[in-house]
Amino acid sequence: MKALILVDIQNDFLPGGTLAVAQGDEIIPLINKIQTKFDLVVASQDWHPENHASFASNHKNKSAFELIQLNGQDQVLWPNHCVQGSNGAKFSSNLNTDAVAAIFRKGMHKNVDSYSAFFDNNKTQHTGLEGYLKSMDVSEVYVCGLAADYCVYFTAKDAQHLGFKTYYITDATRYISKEVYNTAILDLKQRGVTLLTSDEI
Ligand code: VGL
Ligand code: ZN
Repeated sequence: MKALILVDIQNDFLPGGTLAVAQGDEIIPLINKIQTKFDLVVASQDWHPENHASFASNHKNKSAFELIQLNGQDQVLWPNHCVQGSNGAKFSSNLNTDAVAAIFRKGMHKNVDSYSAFFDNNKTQHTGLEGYLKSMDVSEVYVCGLAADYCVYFTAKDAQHLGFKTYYITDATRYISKEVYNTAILDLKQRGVTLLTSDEI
């Protein structure tokens, strides 16, 4: 079974959102089109409480995009985004979600961020995605969505590590930082993740 994971295609990551990814909207028509090529489509949704530790606004004298230490790990501070129940946390209304079989929410624990759709950045809390995919006999996982250098990257890395044959669809994602993206792509290649474009699926 071949699954497509739609990572965080939410209003706050799209133009006009609080953590807008440049040209993030361009991937949506493409993602609507490729969904038919998969046996299973699932989605992740960044879903933070207002007091989340990844928000710069919850730290004194800190600005968005500054780096801090959180639980002994580097943590980028972000603008408030994808607050539970807000419009910014909703999937884009242009995204076709009719085929989405299950939605995995992440980033709900105030003290730890969660880039991967599989587990939080401390690798302690699972979202349930791994068990779900394995119960559905999924062996191949394709990742797309936002952002290329954070949540899509971490999701691909974890999928590969968990034993799924993993594909990263380069034209169905957009990055926040070109430098972070370049490092991420190099790392994925070294780990054996296959990079491909949507016409190669
Ligand atoms: C993401 C930063 C913070 C993402 C989520 O979806 O890539 N990036 N939260
Ligand atoms: Zn987030």
